[in-house]
Amino acid sequence: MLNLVLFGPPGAGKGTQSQNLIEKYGLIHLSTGDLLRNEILQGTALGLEAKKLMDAGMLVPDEVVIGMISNKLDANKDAKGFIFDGFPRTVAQAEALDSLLKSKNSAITVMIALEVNDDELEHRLLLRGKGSGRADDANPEVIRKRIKEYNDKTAPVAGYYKAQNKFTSINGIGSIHDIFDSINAVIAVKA
Ligand code: B4P
Repeated sequence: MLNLVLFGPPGAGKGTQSQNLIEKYGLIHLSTGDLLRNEILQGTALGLEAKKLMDAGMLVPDEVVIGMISNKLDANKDAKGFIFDGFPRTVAQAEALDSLLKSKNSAITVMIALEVNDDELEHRLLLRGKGSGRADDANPEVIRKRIKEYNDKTAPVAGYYKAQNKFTSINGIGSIHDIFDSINAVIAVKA
């Protein structure tokens, strides 16, 4: 199986690049952000709870997202592989993902981190916020809170994969096409 973790701060382009990767490699896309937004749309209890945290730029609890990913892995037993987009976001989530995959005789192939500076992130997210209706993209203070959550809780996840020799980082600034080429070059070496 080809199991990719797309990593990077909010607005780094994880969701954007996932769309290209799904087509090229026929992988199942698992975005915890999309799964949570779907729960909000359906008006579930989980969605209502998650919305408060997401609108404030905070992470939702580990057990919530781990449970969602576990269900999706079970529902896609014959998949050629997965793109994990926006997950894992904490070391506890990374550990849980490793054991879920191990129980299915699988493992993460590689983590690919998109490097983008804070000014560019803020610019991209505010731009998306003008059209997306996403409350977490509309407010500069919330965007800065999301970047802080990333630096405090998510950045250490890179070390977790470095220790397994599975971490690669690429420049996430430039055209979407050129960044996609860089990702493909990593996959060609690691897969
Ligand atoms: P996510 O939905 O994961 O969203 P994201 O970090 O904002 O975005 P992404 O990096 O995918 O950006 P995109 O490609 O869209 O998370 C939202 C919230 O959900 C979190 O804050 C948290 O509350 C919660 N959550 C999700 N997963 C969780 C977890 N595992 N644990 C706990 N909580 C969790 O790109 C952004 C913009 O940039 C787009 O407008 C795009 O068009 C543009 N763009 C992309 N590439 C570009 C390029 N090369 N040049 C210029 N613009 C570009």
